[in-house]
Amino acid sequence: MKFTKMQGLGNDFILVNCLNEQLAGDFEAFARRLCDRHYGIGADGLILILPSETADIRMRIFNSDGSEPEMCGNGIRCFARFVYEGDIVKKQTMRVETLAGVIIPEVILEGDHVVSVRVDMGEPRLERNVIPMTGPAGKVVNEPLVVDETTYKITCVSMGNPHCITFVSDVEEVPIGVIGPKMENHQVFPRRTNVEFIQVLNRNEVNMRVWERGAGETLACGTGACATGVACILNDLTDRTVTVHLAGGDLLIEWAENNHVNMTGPAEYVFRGETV
Ligand code: ZDP
Repeated sequence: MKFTKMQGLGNDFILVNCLNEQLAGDFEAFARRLCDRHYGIGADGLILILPSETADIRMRIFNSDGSEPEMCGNGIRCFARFVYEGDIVKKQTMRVETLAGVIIPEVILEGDHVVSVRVDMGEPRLERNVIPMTGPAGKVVNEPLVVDETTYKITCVSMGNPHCITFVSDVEEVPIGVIGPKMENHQVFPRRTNVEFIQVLNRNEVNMRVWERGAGETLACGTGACATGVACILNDLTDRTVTVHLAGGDLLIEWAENNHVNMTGPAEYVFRGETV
């Protein structure tokens, strides 16, 4: 099987063009095996390129633990560059079918070369049962969540996939490897959650660290950065355009007046290969 390894801000993916490759069966086990950093290729996720009946093309993503999230922000930028430069979808603005609905990336070009990708990530979903979270109806903004006898003030946003955001004074001090998995698997999140810790620097800049559902701490998370932009505005901590600084680099997030969240960032090739 031929594959391409790509990364967006150090969030790394194995892309397989299923228009050419016949993949049989158990994608979950396949993702776990290929994403393993010692016995496999190594990646945070596996991305499949598939035909679509409702959009230009379809993306499926699997986390390194085999679970299938609804969407992936860093992944869809890599996906868009791959299908554009590979002449699979030669449209600067394309419609991509995902489990979070149709997402619309726009490749930013210099000549015929993609230098970055801007994605219309759609509307954030704020209703508690849609995140999904257990409990009464309404939004979850600055609400207490008790983990191991410590109370965190959380704001929850779905960008198709669930995110639980906590504002802190210094992201470097957060023991994310301890708290992350506890929040991820907390009983209020029936489909688990991604976990973000945010330090607000000013009205247009924040630092973020992320513990990803099904992948652990990663260098970046696109949907998480989008959810963070929305959470900052819901708590009146920033303006509507925010640069999110992540361990892997920066993403520009804008919660536009039409209620859509736009994300702009890089997508890079690492290598192409063939499994044996
Ligand atoms: O929702 C989840 O289970 C995430 N781990 C999916 C991957 C999200 C990602 N980090 C992103 O950039 O949005 C790839």
